[in-house]
Amino acid sequence: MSDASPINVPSLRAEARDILAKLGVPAGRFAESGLPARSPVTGEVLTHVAPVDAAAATTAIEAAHDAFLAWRSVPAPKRGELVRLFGEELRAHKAELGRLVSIEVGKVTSEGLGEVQEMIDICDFAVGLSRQLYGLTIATERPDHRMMETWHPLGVVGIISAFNFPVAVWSWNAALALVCGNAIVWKPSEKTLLTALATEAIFAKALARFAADGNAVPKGLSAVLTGDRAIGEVLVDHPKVPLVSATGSTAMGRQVGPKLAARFARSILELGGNNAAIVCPSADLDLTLRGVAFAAIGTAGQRCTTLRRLFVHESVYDALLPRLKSAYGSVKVGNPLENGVLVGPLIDAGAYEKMQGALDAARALGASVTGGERVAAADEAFYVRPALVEIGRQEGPVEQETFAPILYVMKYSEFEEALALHNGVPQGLSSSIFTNDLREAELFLSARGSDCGIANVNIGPSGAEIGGAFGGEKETGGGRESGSDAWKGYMRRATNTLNYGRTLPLAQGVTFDV
Ligand code: UN1
Repeated sequence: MSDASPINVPSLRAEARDILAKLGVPAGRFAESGLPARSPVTGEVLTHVAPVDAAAATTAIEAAHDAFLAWRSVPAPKRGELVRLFGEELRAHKAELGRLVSIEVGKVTSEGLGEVQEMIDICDFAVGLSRQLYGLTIATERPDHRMMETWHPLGVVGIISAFNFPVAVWSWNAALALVCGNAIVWKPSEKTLLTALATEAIFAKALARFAADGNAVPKGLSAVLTGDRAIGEVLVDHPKVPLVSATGSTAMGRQVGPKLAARFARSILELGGNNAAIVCPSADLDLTLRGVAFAAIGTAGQRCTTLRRLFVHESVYDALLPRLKSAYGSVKVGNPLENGVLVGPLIDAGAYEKMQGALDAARALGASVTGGERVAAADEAFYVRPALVEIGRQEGPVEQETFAPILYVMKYSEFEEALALHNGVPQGLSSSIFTNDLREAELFLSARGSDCGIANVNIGPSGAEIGGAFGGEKETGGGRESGSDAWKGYMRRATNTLNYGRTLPLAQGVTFDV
């Protein structure tokens, strides 16, 4: 541990409790012997949350199913009105919720607030969508017939979310699921129960306003299950949950995906990423430096979309690397609630140990590591300097997602070789190319280019806006959430054929005269 700049943060317990009280989280949600809610900023336990047991989880799922039976008949634009009110409540409580995200996850202030902005954005998107759940009219081969496609609500949507975007990712799913006519049951990460309860309280304000405007609110429309993995399993196994959208590690997806498939339920999986960028000879290096630094160091490397691998062309390697190293050396690591700090803590000791394990493995392969050391703070708070790892080959830890600020840098000479390495890992979430060469940029975006769900030019791989579909291929799980037509994943499609004639012509020229 280096004592160069010790990080001393005063207790955040009183402030966290104040925010929870102010937002109206019911006292019954807390219990002295319950699940500990910690802050990675100080390492302290902020409070304890009452756990939900399997029986209560089942009751909540069944209530959500009953709520769905009523909610599906509410006109979609009216459902959108509830989400509009939720967006208003989020605007009104952005400061408190953003602050709580920073306290509970350790995000710097602007990223804590940005997370709530992402929630507001998806609410706006979903409100518009509530008047656009379009189906098709399809040409039919039969005279006096009409064929069309309609989209119907699906049922109870289970949402399993990760600690790193503790509320935004829930809102991507919740806002769409609600306008699509579904009920929602949420199993948040055990590491971020307080932001989940705060979000539930803010949603309750929207529900109260919706009811006060004279709308019927089905009881149980939205539930939060505070519990461990066993509670997540109740959600995954329940026959009245036709869809589970799960965000987290590939290991989690390997558990959840097959269980859902076995009962023919749907899944939307957003799992591990091992995102890369290629820096080409023509790259604008000033822009590249900023893009790489934000994507690799931001959020202390704890985004699914964090930049983890960098392929730099040999002609610009010596121009870029010293600048990058100096950015790594000077970036301020510390109390994320303080102005000017860009890197907050890792979520917990486990994350720190995994980071050190990956760095040790890289060193054993001959890599040269700059940074990565722990910065002195309270025993239970884990602050690290971001690590820049120059490594000769893509192997070992480079092929895995380590949820920490480690950037593996590799030199390349041929574009095709860099592209092959770029795609040569099991994950496929997000990707970038920095180039001013049209051919390289277009090739990267083409069918022969990046194999990821997100591919960017002259922008880092992280920090996507909600309008696009979010998700990735291969071990990332294949699911898409948020924008574009991701809403279709939350509805069931029906093909309808209607005969307005007086005869019954059969398709394919089949005759059947009785
Ligand atoms: C995640 O890390 O799970 O694109 C989501 C981004 C954010 C969302 C990340 N909008 O980095």
